Amino acid sequence: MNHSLARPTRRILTLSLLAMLFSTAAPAERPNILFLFSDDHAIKSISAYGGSLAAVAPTPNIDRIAREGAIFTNSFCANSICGPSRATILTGKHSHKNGFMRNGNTFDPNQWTVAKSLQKGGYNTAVIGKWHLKTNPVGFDHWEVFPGQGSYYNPVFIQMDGSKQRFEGYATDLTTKKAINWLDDRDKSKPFFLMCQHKAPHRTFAPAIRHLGSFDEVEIPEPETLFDNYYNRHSSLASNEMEIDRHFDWAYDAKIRKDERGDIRLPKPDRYGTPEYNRMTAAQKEQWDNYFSPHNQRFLKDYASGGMSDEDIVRWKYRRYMRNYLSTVKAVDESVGQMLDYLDANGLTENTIVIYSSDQGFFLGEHGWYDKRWMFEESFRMPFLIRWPDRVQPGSRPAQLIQNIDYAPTFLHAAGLPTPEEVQGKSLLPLLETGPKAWRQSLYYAYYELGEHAVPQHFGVRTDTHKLIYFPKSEDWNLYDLTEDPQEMKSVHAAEEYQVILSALKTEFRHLREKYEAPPFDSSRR
Ligand code: SGN
Ligand code: CA
Repeated sequence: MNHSLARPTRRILTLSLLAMLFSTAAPAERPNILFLFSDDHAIKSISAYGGSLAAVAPTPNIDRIAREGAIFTNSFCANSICGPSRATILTGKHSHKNGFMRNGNTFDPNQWTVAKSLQKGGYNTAVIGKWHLKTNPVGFDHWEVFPGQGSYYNPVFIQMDGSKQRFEGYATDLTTKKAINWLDDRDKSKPFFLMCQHKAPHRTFAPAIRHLGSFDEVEIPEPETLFDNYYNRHSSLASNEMEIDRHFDWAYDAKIRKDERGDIRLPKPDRYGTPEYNRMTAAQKEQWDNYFSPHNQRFLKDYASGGMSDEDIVRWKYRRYMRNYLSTVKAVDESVGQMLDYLDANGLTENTIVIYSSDQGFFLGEHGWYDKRWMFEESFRMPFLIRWPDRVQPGSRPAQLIQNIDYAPTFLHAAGLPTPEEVQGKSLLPLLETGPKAWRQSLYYAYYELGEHAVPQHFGVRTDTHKLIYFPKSEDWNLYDLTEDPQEMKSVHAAEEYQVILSALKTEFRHLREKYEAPPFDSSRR
């Protein structure tokens, strides 16, 4: 959208552009769009992004997209939680505009979505895998999605007739297979838009059986902030319920079942059972136990001997967490490889836009945490890689501040379809062309969820160099200098030398809230 043009002029331009497109471009010439998406995939565990895990846990297939296309190095979400991120992607709007502000809301299927526009505009559309928006998908010629969060082992998929069918196998593999089957069977007279959306690497970080033990031989580096004391920042950091130390569940997350422990009693937390294990077939359970049992017995023995310090226990849990998380990523990376191979084998590579992204980031032990929700870098960042052989210079690394509100307008722009006025994001395609371009200098963030993991509502603005966070309940501000303090260990909101920037960012925050028409804060909520 060109904001310097007056509305009527814009409308005339859009209409004439549309007329040109429909008179000249045959639908088949428009690019296919393959949207490969995962759940909770932190950029640190994608080797193309570099970082401390790149050497120990490479993702060669996701990296191929970066090598043959572009990797956005400053890509962020609007609200770091699952359903809201997905709703934002479909609508190109911040959560307060699409109505899906927290998990547990119900997506209004009557509103405009990019899938509806693509379908109406001549695309064959499908979504397979995780959906998590409560109402059934609309705007898709074909869909087959998990109920709610979905399961890793032998998962259920909701069918288009509303029935639920359970399939034997691993969720990531089944999602891939179903996506490939749909590509085989699709209406080949039309371009396609396929959203292939994995459950992995979401909690409970359950790997494919073939990947158990994949990272046992490597030394997984620990984040410098694993033992964060939460000083010098908002008091709510210390009351989060997402610490590896105090909240990572022994059976559910660390995978030491109660029936494996004999007389040994583990400290809290030990609230949940092992629902994923319970879903397995006897043969799958046997392979699982063959792998985990000896490791678990060794740990239990060390623990019972009294020789492990509190820090040793956190370190053990961190390694257990990372080995499983990275193993689930391994299957996602294999899936990406299979999808890219499919395009190659079917002559589709040249005319297909491939995107890899994930609904938000995740803490991989930074600040001692797992989970997401925060506007801090690890969970705020989303991976965004895009390949379009015709249009994207291989190996590009755009550094502009992009957000998931931008995906819908990007798809529409690529498809030659108009973007409705109400969409808040902007097409990313100009960023993939050479030469100077005007782009936003700041991002707006809003987190509304209450309850699980005890992260308070917070809102903020991020520029290239600073981040301002507002906590409406306590009316507190935090300010982070991202150049001086990239790990966000100290809020400088009270420091004298930061008062000028603090006030400039408060103005920018107000400006963004006006621009995006954000509702007033509800400070009665946590
Ligand atoms: C589940 C998880 C949480 C996670 C939320 C949100 N608990 O509720 O740990 O934060 O999902 O994740 S679990 O017991 O079900 O694993 S999201 O990706 O769907 O937003
Ligand atoms: Ca998620």
